[in-house]
Amino acid sequence: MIIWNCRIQKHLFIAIIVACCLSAGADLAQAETYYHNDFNGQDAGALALGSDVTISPSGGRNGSPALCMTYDRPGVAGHWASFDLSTYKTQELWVELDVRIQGEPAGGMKFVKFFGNWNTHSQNNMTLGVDPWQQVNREVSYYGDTICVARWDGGDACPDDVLLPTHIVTSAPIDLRGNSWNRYKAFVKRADQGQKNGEVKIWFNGILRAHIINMDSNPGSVLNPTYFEGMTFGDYANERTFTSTWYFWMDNLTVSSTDPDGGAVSVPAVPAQLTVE
Ligand SMILES: [Ca+2]
Repeated sequence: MIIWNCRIQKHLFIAIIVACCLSAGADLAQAETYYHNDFNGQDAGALALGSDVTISPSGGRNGSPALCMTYDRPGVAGHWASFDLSTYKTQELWVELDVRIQGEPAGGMKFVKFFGNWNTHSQNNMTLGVDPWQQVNREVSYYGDTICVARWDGGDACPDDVLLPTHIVTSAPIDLRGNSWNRYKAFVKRADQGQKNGEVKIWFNGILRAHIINMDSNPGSVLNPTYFEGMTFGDYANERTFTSTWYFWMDNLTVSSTDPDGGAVSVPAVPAQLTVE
């Protein structure tokens, strides 16, 4: 018969503490920040910059230094920043950044794009683009390169033989225009090969605007990478809809294996244009 006493309580307490520490240690070991930069040191670090990208000494959040891309011509041109992900061997990422669009955007852009392979455009990329016709951020394109799209408003466009995803949270398109700073956060999990378990979550200024699950985003029929080799920001603007010069600003960029806010971002009261199923 066990006599419950202070000694047992003490041992139990120690055991719980040890278990908690081990658990926390495991979480810490798994959490990794791949890139973090406020650009205030005017150094892009591991981010490679195209010829149309500068680190401006002002113009960022609170007047601080920030990254500025000049869109004075369509195509890939030099308005891109790229980050090599190949060493991390992952296809599940968080990205968070401040964004500002100065001027009237034309031609759209790829905004945040994850590449299955640096050298081709067909190996199950995931793109959170700004639409070249409507100039708003409204969808994730996936399956090969952009064969399928899943929109924040719940709409889908996919070939008939591709299972459509499930939309948990839907909302209106996200409008980055207006020359004001906004906070954009995304969680992208490409599906395991041949599975339909991909997931995307998008927050805009702290509000969860889209949550999509059951995505067929890594079809086995496509020559298949097991991880994203890299990601780009900005990048391609459509030649048919480009008209005049505009600027894409980025500040306080984080790319990580876990939520950079530590899961602290709450979901405020549901706005009128947003529905939760
Ligand atoms: Ca800054």
